[in-house]
Amino acid sequence: MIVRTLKDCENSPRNIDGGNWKSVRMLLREDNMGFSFHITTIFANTETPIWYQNHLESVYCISGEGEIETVADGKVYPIQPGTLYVLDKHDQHLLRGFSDMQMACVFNPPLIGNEQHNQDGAYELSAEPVTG
Ligand code: 9YT
Repeated sequence: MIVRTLKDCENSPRNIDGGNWKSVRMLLREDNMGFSFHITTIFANTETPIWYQNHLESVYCISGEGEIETVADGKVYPIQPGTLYVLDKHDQHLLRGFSDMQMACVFNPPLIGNEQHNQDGAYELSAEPVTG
């Protein structure tokens, strides 16, 4: 059994600074669950282009307000506490935070540890593992 706290993970290499966001990756590939689980904060007044070509992601909004726009069709979906969005088609999107948004994120395949968005807004499959 694995038990961790957000606070413990924040004070470890699992705490990643992404510029427009920070992410505490509480479960990683090395934990052998088949997915990774992150508590991500999207910062207020930011727009982040994202296109996870190598991963599927589900994102649940715990707090804050924002919106997501799918690039293919220009549709805009509001995000508020209780909203779940699921990138089941590797959807290219723009993520906007109107206030700081705390999000619970699940990735399949699991992230390894220190991934940062590349210029397409994707994560490569060749990141370096982190421990702790
Ligand atoms: C919602 C989203 O994908 N934000 C970017 C960071 C990502 N959740 C991560 O790396 O944890």
